[in-house]
Amino acid sequence: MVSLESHVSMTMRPLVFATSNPHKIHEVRKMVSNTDIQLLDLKDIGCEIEIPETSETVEGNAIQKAQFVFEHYAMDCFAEDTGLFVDALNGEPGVHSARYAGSKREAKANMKKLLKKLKNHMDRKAHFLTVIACILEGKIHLFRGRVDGTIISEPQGDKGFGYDPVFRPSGHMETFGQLDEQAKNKISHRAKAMESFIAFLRELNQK
Ligand code: ITT
Repeated sequence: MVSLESHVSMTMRPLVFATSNPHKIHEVRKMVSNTDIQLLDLKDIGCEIEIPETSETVEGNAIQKAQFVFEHYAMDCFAEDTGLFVDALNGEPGVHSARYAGSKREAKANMKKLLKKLKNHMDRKAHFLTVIACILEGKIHLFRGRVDGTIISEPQGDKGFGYDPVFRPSGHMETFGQLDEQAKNKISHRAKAMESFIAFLRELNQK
């Protein structure tokens, strides 16, 4: 007789999430909690190297990170790259969001630099864009998610991570730094990209 536990583990789909950002892992773990995805992180597969991201596009970086894991570990995997694109700064910090204020990747320094650059700008429109690159049996699939909003003049809130305290999503009075985790995870760039990705996996399962 097959026990429930072994049945569950037989039907789960192991997928490596190629990220070294613990905040992303935390958010995505919640998003896949009701699916058949068994999320593995880089530690689970013994990968301790910082995966290179040298592309000038978020798509390129997402593909590069996923390909790294596929080439070295031959496992189904996905990676995502995210950027904050600010209209008045011609799309800055964009693909350079993580290291905008230097190689230390400090969120506070990144926000400070952004707010200084935007000081005399009336146009505060911005969007987050996430691209997920998934490699299943060697084939690449891409999924995108975008959320529009504005950059406020001073950081507000201490939830989330990165640029969350300065980004107010359209239709909301609070920044991502003020909204609780569940609220962000319903409307965020990452949530939208993950929704398309999960829908794609569900369709695959039904074939
Ligand atoms: P991995 O490449 O290992 O996945 P990373 O932190 O380097 O992790 P990115 O290259 O995608 O991730 O960098 C995007 C940066 O943009 C990230 O470091 C944050 O500063 C910011 N960012 C990404 N998602 C965000 C979110 O949901 N809210 C606020 N800022 C975010």
